[in-house]
Amino acid sequence: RERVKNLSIHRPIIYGNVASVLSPRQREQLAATAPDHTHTWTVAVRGAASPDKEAATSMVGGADDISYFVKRVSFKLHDTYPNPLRHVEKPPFEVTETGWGEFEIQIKITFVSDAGEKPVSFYHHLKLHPWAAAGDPEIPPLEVAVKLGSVHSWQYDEIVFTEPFNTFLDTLMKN
Ligand code: SLL
Repeated sequence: RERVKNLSIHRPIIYGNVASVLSPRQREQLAATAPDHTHTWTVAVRGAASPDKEAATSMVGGADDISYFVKRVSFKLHDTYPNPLRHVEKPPFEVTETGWGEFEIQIKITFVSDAGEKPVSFYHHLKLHPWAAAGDPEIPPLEVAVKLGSVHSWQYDEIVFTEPFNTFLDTLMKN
């Protein structure tokens, strides 16, 4: 195999998290094991390509499916979590947990072996608390946060394959 010169291929992704305050029922279920947990959250990496009209909207095989070039996404959680390094080998590439605090999550994307590329790593700041307006407290009381609904924090990015191998280029172009 050889690299295709003077060519780079871009694949759009989004990464980030959604979080919400635990319901009274959820808090009750966690009372014995994690009484201090206040939030549930999901951190994820997803494809950001817009499906065309005819394409299926499903996570697998749709335009937003990234599993044809992503072998694994690893999420490194805060050390307060059991087994903080979480490997996800198939879509949806996400981890759902409960907790009480914000922290930096290290995200590592490992590409399919065909790609012949090193993994890429980056950080996402897990966001639990609502985006505060000027004058608002940085962390509102839970009763206030509940009313504000889910908190989202997402970044758009692109994976760039510079001079990809010819065999891998076929894979990229078929998807
Ligand atoms: C802080 N630097 O002090 C951060 C640390 C840690 C968050 C936040 C639960 C862990 C568990 C959890 O939310 N850890 O009980 O499994 O704000």
